Order: sequence, then structure tokens, then C-alpha cells
Amino acid sequence: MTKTYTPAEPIWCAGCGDFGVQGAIEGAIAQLAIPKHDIIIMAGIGCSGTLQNNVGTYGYHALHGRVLPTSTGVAYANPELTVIAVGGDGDAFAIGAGHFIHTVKRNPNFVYIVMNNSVYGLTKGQDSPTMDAGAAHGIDATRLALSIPGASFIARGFSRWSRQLQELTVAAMEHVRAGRGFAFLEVLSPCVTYHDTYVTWEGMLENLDDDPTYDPTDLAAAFARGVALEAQGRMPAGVIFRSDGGAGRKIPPAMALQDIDPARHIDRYNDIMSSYAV
Ligand SMILES: Cc1ncc(C[n+]2csc(CCOP(=O)(O)OP(=O)(O)O)c2C)c(N)n1
Ligand code: SF4
Repeated sequence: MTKTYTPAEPIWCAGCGDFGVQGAIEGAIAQLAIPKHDIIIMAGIGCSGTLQNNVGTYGYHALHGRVLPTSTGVAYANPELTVIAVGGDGDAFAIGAGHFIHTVKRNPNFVYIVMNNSVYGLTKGQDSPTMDAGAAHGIDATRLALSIPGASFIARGFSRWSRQLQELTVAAMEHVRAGRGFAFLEVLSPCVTYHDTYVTWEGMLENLDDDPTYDPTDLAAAFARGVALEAQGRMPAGVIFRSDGGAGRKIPPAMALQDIDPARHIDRYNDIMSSYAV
């Protein structure tokens, strides 16, 4: 029997930046004509994480800060699925920061969209590690990703710039679907209730996609531009870095398919356990 799931209505405050992110994901899915049953949206915990209820793809709500290891498992286990992980900056860069570093390094084939509002929206507005993005004391997640060996796609969008945001979402999904690895898209997505930064952030952004002299395949130039902009209290937007030559990591089939029947391994297990006997 086929069961049809009806997507939920968003429960965000009017004006929340996350609406723009959902619009871009829906637009990108339509533009790439990917059947929704070939997509899973994996979500962290937070206002942003409720996005997976709204789109009509497969969905999964992970533990807070654990969306990346969970998504890595999904992407390894079913390489045919287009996996899009979403969540907030608290989920990504506070409780989940360790996973972020290792996921960029591992370069698995999935998209990660972080809705950065610099606060914990769901728990009523505490500062996150990206508070004061663009200033020297707020973590710049795109530069953090640039500094990790293995990074293959790093971009920043702004939820109010909907056309570019859809282009960036399409580019991230194409990167993943071509098997090039992890695509990290940070979206500046203001929280109008606890930290309304629409005007400030729009004034700080320099759109690299409009600069014909900018080469997003040049890692050193990407880093230098970010540092130079930060010194002026500004931030880059657009495709910041892209490595087209590499391949994303897949789990070796032998590991995914190995026989874990306990009867086959019981002697070895007993040997190991008896080695601890006192
Ligand atoms: C293990 C654990 N610790 C803490 C929490 C409480 N908690 C729920 S959401 C959240 C932070 C949400 O902020 P963010 O990830 O930036 O998402 P936003 O709500 O801003 O979209 C916290 C700390 C939790 N649910 N689980
Ligand atoms: S509290 Fe902030 S992040 Fe949460 S839905 Fe409202 S505007 Fe969006």
C-alpha cells in the first residue's frame, strides 16, 4: 500500500529567514527535476530543523548536533539518495562543531545547509558561536571550512537574496549528485524575533558571484579575501570555494555489506573478552 505524506505548514515566525531557505530548496528540487522520493532532508534540532516537515521529501530529525554523522551514514548506506542536511548555527558550530570539522575532512556526498542567525532561536535567543558574524570575535564558518583539508564546496547565501540562494542550492546539489563530495552552504538567515540582522548583514555582504576576477577554485585567494573583508567588518557571499576535480568519499561496499552474523564471530569475540580476564 502506498501512503502519501502531506507536508506540514511552516511554524516559523513571520519574517524568519528560514522561509527563504525552504523556498530555495523547493526551487532547486523543481529546477533539477529530482523526484521527491529520491531525496531525504535530514534535520538538526532548532527552529531551522522543522524545515524537514515541510517539503514532502523523506525526512529525519536527528539529535541536536548530530545531523552530520547521521547524514554521513545515510549517504554511505544509500548513495542513490540525494541527501540534504539542514540545521542551525548552534547545532552546527556549538554542540556539533566536532562533527563539522570531521565531516568536511571526510568529504561524504551530501549537502549541508546551515541557517545561521547567530542565536539559538528555538531556546529563545542565546548567543551562538557565530554571534557578530563579520567581526573578529564571531566564528566565520566558511573560513573554518576553508581551513580543513578535504573541503570541496563552500558557499554563503543570504535568505533575502532568493534568486542567488536558489542558484547556490542548485550548485551544491549538483556538486553532490556529481559525486564530488560534501557541499557546505551557509545561509545568513535572520531571526526576526531575537536578533533581527536583515539590514546589518545585507550591508556587510560582498557578492563574489558578481566579481569576474574572483576565482573560486583558488583556496588561498578565498581565504585571503575572507580575512581582508573581515578587517573591513564585511563578509563574502556566493561560491567561496569549489574543488571540481575531487571525488566524495563512499563507504567501501565490503563494509556496508559485511556479514555481521554473531555466530561467525563468536570465537574471536570470546578470545578478546578472555584477554581482559584478571
Ligand atoms: C543535547 C541537547 N542539548 C540542548 C538542547 C536544547 N536546544 C534545543 S534547540 C537548541 C539550539 C538551537 O539553535 P540553532 O541550532 O542555532 O537553531 P535555531 O533554533 O536558531 O534554528 C538547543 C540548545 C537539546 N535539544 N538537545
Ligand atoms: S524564533 Fe527566530 S529562528 Fe525561530 S522561527 Fe522565530 S524568527 Fe525564526
